[in-house]
Amino acid sequence: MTRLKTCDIDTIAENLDTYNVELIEKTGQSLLGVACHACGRKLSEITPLMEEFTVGVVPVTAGQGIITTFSHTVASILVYLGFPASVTEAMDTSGLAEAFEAGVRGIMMSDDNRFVALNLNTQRVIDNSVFTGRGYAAALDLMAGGVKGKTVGVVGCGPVGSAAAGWLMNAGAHVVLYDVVAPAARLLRDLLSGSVNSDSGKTLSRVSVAGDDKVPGLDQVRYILDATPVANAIPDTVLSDTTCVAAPGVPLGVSPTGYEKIASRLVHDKLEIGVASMAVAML
Ligand code: 2YC
Repeated sequence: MTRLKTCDIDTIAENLDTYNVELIEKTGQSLLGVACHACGRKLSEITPLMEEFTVGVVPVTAGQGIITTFSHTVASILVYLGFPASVTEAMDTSGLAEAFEAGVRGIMMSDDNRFVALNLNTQRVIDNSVFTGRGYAAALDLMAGGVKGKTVGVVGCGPVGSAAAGWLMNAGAHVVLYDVVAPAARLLRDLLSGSVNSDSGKTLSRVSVAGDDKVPGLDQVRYILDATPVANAIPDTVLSDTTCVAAPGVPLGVSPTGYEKIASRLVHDKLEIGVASMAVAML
């Protein structure tokens, strides 16, 4: 999991409107709309729920410690979406206690290993990796005008890529898994294939692994989700003038020249879609 740096996130809060417009242009949906799509919720249904759902964002000093602007940025995204959210005055245990005493409905906090949202009523733990993967899968689905029946490449079979692949498979896509560690892709394929409803006793597997026979190379795939922490994971050579890329991976897996080529069909951010998807998932 890539640890964010302050310089990655310290302009997010002031640019949320601009980013929202960019998402509408690319996906047809706002940041909240993408998050609802990721969670299978309707905007009209969640809007009244959001207004009542107070969230405490608790800074955590564990491990490598505070990332300056992290908690403020998370709270800003939540407020932008319509949640009553704020950062606790205190940190760690004291911050958690402060949030409980303030009667919040949800808490968001992160150490170096997990960034989670906690619904205090349902006791659900909502993981950033899972909901970032689903949020970007939803964004790709929207950019593609629906992935059902289409081939989608998922590069990187870690927690984010796995969640994205699961969402895309459930949306009816033919998912091709790519990972530098081939067994990781095979393991995920087996996990996902097992979950497809079997038909006449034979598992319908719409998930395949790059390199297996009759599986297209990435240059043959029009819709790509990059869930790797690698700067050049998506080489320029695979980008055509119709390629769409959803890239939760940090750093961005598309090069500056590649970015030039597909800018209007590339969705990438450092926190927004993940936080928005987590927030809707709390409701
Ligand atoms: O400021 C704080 O409360 C810090 N404890 C926050 C640490 C976040 C560490 N995680 C990351 O940088 C990111 C997550 C946002 C998702 C993956 N890595």
